[in-house]
Amino acid sequence: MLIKRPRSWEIPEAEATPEAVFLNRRELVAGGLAAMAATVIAPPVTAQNADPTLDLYPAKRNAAYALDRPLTEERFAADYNNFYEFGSSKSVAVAARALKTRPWTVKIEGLVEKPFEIGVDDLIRRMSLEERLYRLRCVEAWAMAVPWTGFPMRALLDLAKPLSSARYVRFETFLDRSIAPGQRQIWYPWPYVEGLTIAEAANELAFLATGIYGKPLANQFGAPLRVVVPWKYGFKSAKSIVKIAFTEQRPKSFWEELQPAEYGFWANVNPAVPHPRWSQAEERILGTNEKRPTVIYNGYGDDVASLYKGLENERLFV
Ligand SMILES: Nc1nc2c(c(=O)[nH]1)N[C@H]1C(S)=C(S)[C@@H](COP(=O)(O)O)O[C@H]1N2
Ligand SMILES: [Mo]
Repeated sequence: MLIKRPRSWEIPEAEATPEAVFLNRRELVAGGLAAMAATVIAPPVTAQNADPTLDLYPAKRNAAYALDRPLTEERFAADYNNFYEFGSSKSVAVAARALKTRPWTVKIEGLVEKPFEIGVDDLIRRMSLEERLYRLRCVEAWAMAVPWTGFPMRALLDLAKPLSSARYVRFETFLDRSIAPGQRQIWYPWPYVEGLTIAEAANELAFLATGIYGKPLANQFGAPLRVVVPWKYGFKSAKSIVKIAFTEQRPKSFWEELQPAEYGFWANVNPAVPHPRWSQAEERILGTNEKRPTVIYNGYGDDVASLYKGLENERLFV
């Protein structure tokens, strides 16, 4: 059970988009604007409506996670994505429909009491889904604020039962060159891999998302299961996970493998540490294009700064 306590980034609920407005939009869409919306954002409406976990949505919002800014409108978040498996442009929503998200199996392996596989619907139904409003800051300096649905990563750790020798958790995305054109580009180190320390994964902010905007994830968001770690640059939040492995060795992530001078393991948000090719001081908000100052740990420092005590000599912000 989460205990509500004030955080430095919390603001009056009034500043976030009121739930009534959010619900109204969804009712409007359900009420007949769906066809119009489809032409604008091309959502895989049929796939989402056929989702075997549809009855779990919308999940109850956890009020402990408030925003300091309005929510990004769904049409903007759903049409500006990074999902290199489906191309290096931001317009990957249509191409990502080729991903078949059922049946979908997640393997839990490595340093655990007993490795196992679990069907994603079985996994989702074992968890208690909740909605959290989180900011997301891409290393490219765009940002958004979205309502994720999912469960705390802590609950996955409880299910997986890592051994005390496990120091890291490694997330791996699907690999299927027949449906993902980006994976035919052999200069990339597929499959997409990301990792966290066990302490990071156990932090209460670390989340596994199964939905967004009160519905199951549309494919471009990383259906049916994706990582969400809001204090880190967006690339740490791996999409469409098929394997979760517990390791003693620090995993080498996709971008680190490709470009180690520019992307490291920790990748915590920090306005004072520029990317080698651009400043991180400001961020551009999707949809409005408003500029806002970037905040250390993306505003979540109260919850996560303590994770990095004693690690000051590491490249914590790259
Ligand atoms: N498998 C996979 N996961 C990924 C990526 C990717 O290309 N492939 N891009 C990352 C990057 S750079 C960002 S910013 C976020 C974007 O998430 P969104 O498209 O849902 O906004 O996904 C991350 N997860
Ligand atoms: Mo990103």
